[in-house]
Amino acid sequence: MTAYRYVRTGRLPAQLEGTQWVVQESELSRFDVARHAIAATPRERSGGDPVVRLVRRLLEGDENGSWAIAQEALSGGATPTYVYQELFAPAMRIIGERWSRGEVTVADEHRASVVMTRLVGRSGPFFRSRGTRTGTVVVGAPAGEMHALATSFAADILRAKHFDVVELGADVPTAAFVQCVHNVNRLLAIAICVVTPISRSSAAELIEALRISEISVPIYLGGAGVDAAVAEALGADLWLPDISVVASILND
Ligand code: B12
Repeated sequence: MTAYRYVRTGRLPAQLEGTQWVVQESELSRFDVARHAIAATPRERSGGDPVVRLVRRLLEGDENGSWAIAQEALSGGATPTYVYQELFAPAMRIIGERWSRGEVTVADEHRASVVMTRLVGRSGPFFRSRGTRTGTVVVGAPAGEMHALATSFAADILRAKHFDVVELGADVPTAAFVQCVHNVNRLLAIAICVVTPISRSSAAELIEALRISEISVPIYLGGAGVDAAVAEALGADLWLPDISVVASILND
C-alpha cells in the first residue's frame, strides 16, 4: 500500500501495464535519494508532523507560514502532486472534521479555505509540464457543488501529467458546462468532482445532458461524495478514486 501510494501521488514514476504498475530500477534509486531528503527535512528542521503544523497555520490565517511548510516539502524532494494529496488535502479534511465536531467555527474554516486557495495559486507554476500535450480534459463541479478546491487540485495534478485542462471550478450550471465542453479542442475526457452527496442529483443531470448532447469522450466521476456504485447509478462511465489514475488511463 505504501509503494502504491508513492506511485499514485506521483512521487515514484511508474507505468501501468495491464493491471500492474511497473517501476524502472533507475527510478527506484532516484526515489530513494528523494525519500531520505524528505525524511530529513520537515520534521527535523521545524519539528512535528507537517500536516498538523499546516492545519494550525491555516486556522490562524497565516498564508506565509502555510506556504513555508509546502516549500519545506518541495525542497525536500516531494512532488507538487504529493504536496496536494498528502499535505494540503489531509489538512483540509482535518479542518472539516474539527468543524463537524464543533471545535472550529464556520469562520475559522472559511479563513483556512481562503488561505488554501492562495496556496493553490502560488503552487500553479510547479505543475507546469513541458513537452507535447496529450489533449484536453475538462474539470468541473456540477451546479450546487460549492467545493472549488477539489476541482483546482484535480486540474493541477492533470496539468503536471501533460494534459491541457479547462478548469471550470465549482457550481457550474448544467447548460454552461455542456456548451463549454463542445467548444474544447482535442477533448479527451470530462472529470466531474462531487465532494458532498448533496450534489449527486445535479451530477446525474449534468451527465444526462452531456450524453443527450452526444459527447463521446469518457465521463469520469470522483471526489469524496461518490463511490463506484453511486457513480454507476448516476450514469458516469467510470468512478475513479484518484485523479492521478485518470492520467494513467488516458496515457495508456
Ligand atoms: C472547505 C470546505 C467547504 C468550503 C469550500 C470552499 C472552497 N473554496 O472549496 C465551503 C464553505 C463552501 C463548504 C460548504 C459546505 N460544506 Co464543506 N467542506 C470543506 C472542507 C473543510 C474541505 C474541502 C476540501 O477542499 N477538501 C480537500 C479536497 C481537495 O479533497 P478531496 O475532496 O478529497 O479531493 C481529492 C479527491 O477526492 C480527488 N477528486 C476530487 N474530485 C475528483 C474528480 C475525479 C473525476 C477524480 C478521479 C478524483 C477527484 O482529488 C482531490 C485531490 O486529491 C471539507 C472537509 C473534507 N473532508 O474535505 C468539508 C466538507 C466536504 N463539507 C461538508 C459540508 C456538510 C458542507 C456544507 C453542506 C455545509 C453547510 N451546512 O452549508 C456546504 C455544502 C455546500 C455545497 N452545496 O457544496 C462535509 C460533507 C459531509 C458529507 N459527506 O456530506 C465535509 C466533509 C465536512 C465534514 N467533515 O463534515 N465546505
